[in-house]
Amino acid sequence: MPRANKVVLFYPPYDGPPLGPPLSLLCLASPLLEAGFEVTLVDNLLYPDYQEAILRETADALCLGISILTGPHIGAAVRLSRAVKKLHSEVPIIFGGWHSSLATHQTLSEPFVDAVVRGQGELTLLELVQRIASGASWHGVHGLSFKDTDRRIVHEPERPVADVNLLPRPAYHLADPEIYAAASGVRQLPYASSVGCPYQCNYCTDQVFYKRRFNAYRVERVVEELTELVPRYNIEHVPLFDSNLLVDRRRALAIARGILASGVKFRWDFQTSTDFLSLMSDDEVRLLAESGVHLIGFGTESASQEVLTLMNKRFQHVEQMAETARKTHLAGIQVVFNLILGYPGETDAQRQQTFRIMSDIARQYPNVSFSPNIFTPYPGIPIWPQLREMGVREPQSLEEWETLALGTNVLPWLHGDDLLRLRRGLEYFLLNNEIRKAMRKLPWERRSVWQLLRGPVGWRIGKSRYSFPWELWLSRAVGKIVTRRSLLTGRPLAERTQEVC
Ligand code: B12
Ligand code: SF4
Repeated sequence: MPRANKVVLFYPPYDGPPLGPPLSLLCLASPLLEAGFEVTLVDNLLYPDYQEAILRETADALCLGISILTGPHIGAAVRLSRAVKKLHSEVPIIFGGWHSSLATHQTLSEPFVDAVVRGQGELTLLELVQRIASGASWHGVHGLSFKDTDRRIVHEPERPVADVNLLPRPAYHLADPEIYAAASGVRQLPYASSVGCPYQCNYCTDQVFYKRRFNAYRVERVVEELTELVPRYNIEHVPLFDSNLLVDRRRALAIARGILASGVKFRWDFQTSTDFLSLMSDDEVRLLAESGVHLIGFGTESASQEVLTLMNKRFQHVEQMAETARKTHLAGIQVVFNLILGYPGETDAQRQQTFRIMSDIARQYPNVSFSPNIFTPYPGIPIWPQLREMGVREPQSLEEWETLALGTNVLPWLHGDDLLRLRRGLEYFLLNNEIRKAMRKLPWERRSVWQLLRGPVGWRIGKSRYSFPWELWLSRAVGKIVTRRSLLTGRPLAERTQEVC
């Protein structure tokens, strides 16, 4: 028999280093707890045998909520939902998060999904859980798609995005920080001081989710929460999950001043766009660094202005990227530049231009690292009509989206020799950057391999010549690994470019 007030929330395992507890679920849990519901949070770190834990916990639950992003999350979510339905068919399964919000009908078409909460989830989930608890109809819950008693799919109207200041603090106490610290080696507290970004890049779904509205906590709230949570959980590092923190530069600087004034010390990092950072003065960027900012991730994507235009990133210019690198270098902040290669319409010459210009920026400013990806079309991105015309096959079921891990996708305009050339160019580009870093870091007696490779690799990038890649063979043979870095953490993502692209 369901205990009348328990909700189980599940965050499936994902690829890559753990970033701390799943912030989405901590946010969803707070309004439920305030309304008197009990919440059990499950992920693979809190419960290594998470499947067994879910089956046990759902036995007396009102419902099970599952968060999914496109990609590897989906497999675990599907397997678990099937198992729960077999054992506890009466427990409603509710999907939420980016993937199910962007591919709602398809997700809900699966027999094991009873409802999808679209977009920002706090208020919609609370209303739904209240209805489940009281046995009321699900009709009329804005932001909800669900199957009615005849298993027909119903899409209720959209729920306007709520002002984040009206939402309670994420329920950090539900996730034991020791467990995440042990898994990641760092005491981290994920935090989102805002949601939404005003831009409309053609490959990004932020605009679909948050309607281009920068929706931010007040400065006082951010400073108060961070400076209270950090000492309470003995936190070293706060990754900010905001889409584009510097949309409001004055606010970001006020947060930095507030942190400094509090005397509470921790490292923090965030993502933003180079147009905003480059507008800040050197002193303002230094202020960010003094308050603890040690890394910033930028969606630079390409150094070709034509490709940036194709991406609808007219707001961003190559000079701003260099200026951003200069200012952050001066302030002692590490930066990761994301790159998207193989974007529809990008020519080989434009790609080579990106490798050359980015290599040049990194040569001048050693604080720059890169996170290059081959273009991956996620659900709901604005250019799907164009992609379909170009022959991209859209996954036809929830499970098919699982295999859309970065780079394993097949792009009709990028295969055979073109793909090989892209991969080689990319590997040389990363190797070139690794060599530069090693030459700066290592004592002279340990630089020999790098010294040998430096000239030829630099020449290849300059001339875009990648045949007979003996430098790559040599660097692999001696175990000099080419790494790609996380935009969120700056830490290496994978050992070999081929495995991630
Ligand atoms: C942090 C982050 C991650 C972390 C999350 C870990 C953690 N500990 O929280 C990790 C490392 C897992 C991650 C990985 C990836 N990510 Co990511 N990530 C983000 C980021 C920066 C913040 C997410 C976040 O926590 N936001 C704050 C919380 C409060 O918001 P939220 O997660 O959206 O949750 C709300 C709603 O979605 C909803 N909701 C969420 N789950 C549920 C569940 C239920 C039951 C309900 C009812 C509602 C609900 O309610 C929540 C509260 O309002 C976003 C960008 C952004 N600004 O949001 C990208 C983003 C979500 N990621 C994205 C992508 C592309 C990826 C990767 C595919 C990229 C990659 N390099 O491989 C991988 C996929 C991982 C996988 N499938 O294995 C895309 C989403 C694309 C998509 N279609 O899913 C985003 C939007 C970035 C972008 N602009 O393109 N990511
Ligand atoms: S600037 Fe970043 S978050 Fe904003 S729309 Fe472009 S890719 Fe998305």
